[in-house]
Amino acid sequence: HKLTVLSGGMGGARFLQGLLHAITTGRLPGVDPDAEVTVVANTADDLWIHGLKVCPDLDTVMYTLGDGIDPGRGWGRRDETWSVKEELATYGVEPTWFGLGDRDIATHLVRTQMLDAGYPLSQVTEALCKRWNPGVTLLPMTDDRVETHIAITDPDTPSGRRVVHFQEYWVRLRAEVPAETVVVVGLDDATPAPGVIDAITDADLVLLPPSNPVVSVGTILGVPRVREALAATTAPVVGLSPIVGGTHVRGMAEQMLTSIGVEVSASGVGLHYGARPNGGVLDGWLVDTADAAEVDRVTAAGIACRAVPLMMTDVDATAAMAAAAVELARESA
Ligand code: GDP
Ligand code: FO1
Ligand code: CA
Repeated sequence: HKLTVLSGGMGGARFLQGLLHAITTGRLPGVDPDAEVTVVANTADDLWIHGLKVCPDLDTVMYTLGDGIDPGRGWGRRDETWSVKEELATYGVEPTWFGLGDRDIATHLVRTQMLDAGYPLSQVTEALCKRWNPGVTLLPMTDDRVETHIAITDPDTPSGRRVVHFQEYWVRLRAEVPAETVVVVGLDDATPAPGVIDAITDADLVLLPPSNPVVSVGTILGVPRVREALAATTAPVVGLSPIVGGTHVRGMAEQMLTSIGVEVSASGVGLHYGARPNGGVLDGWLVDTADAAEVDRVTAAGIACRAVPLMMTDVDATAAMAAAAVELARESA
């Protein structure tokens, strides 16, 4: 069996922990314990900082599945120290608001050196994974440079607005200012990384985890040829809502959905992804039991839908979510 997951950072990584647990414990109906998982990760969060290329979503998946993640933060390394960050701040070098840990910097040094030597991001990621052994094939959505930037209101500028990198919007501004426009620089000219299209075409099942539907899954869907591959694949495509009870569980999906005019609800996101027969990407959509009243609205749009517990409280709960997604895929096939 081949499963392909289109993933962001924390939400996608936590889901993948449960998915892999479900596979190895044989809890996925009809899926062999030696099933292979390919992860296509969002790279639009990436940023160049202090001359280093940082890939938050690739690293969060790699560290989480490789057991190097800091469990409290959900990003960066466990047992981290911050000496370099403190020294840079003492020198007054900006940006000081982005938390670069000493161990994490080693990853960025290796990646930056390999990129400078001409290796594409996909080969860099493969090399880094030789150490971390995440148990999945981890692919960047593209090897090309793509960056999400956010236009925010700023009365101090002549135009009344300013554009900031997504990481500044989230990490420094805590998404506390309205996002007028989400601009994903370079997305239209990006080429799917090697293996990405095949991972969708050759899959037995494609999963959209509870990742940010705009700046994580949305950006992956925006890579040219990805939507066409999803429309054409013989694999059922099933997603899990990142919106529970009318808002995100954490992060800034609410602000992102609002900025693109999509209703902040479990069914709103499902309809935004759309039914595959109508040019969308979904065959099935799981919502939390809190949003059971919205199931009919999704079904009416041609997407199989079920309400199940959708909080990733621990790896068993997440494994049950993965099993429900496989069940729904079998029913919707
Ligand atoms: P990021 O790149 O670190 O923001 O992570 P992702 O984009 O992969 O996932 C972020 C999304 O995960 C947010 O929109 C959250 O609402 C969602 N999320 C986090 N925890 C849970 C959970 O336990 N259940 C569900 N359904 N969604 C969750
Ligand atoms: N998130 C924060 O809230 N604060 C940080 O200082 C921070 C630093 C950071 C460094 C490396 C990395 O891979 C991720 C980091 N993140 C940080 C998380 C990052 O903002 C993710 O992109 C979020 O999950 C939003 O997508
Ligand atoms: Ca992210």
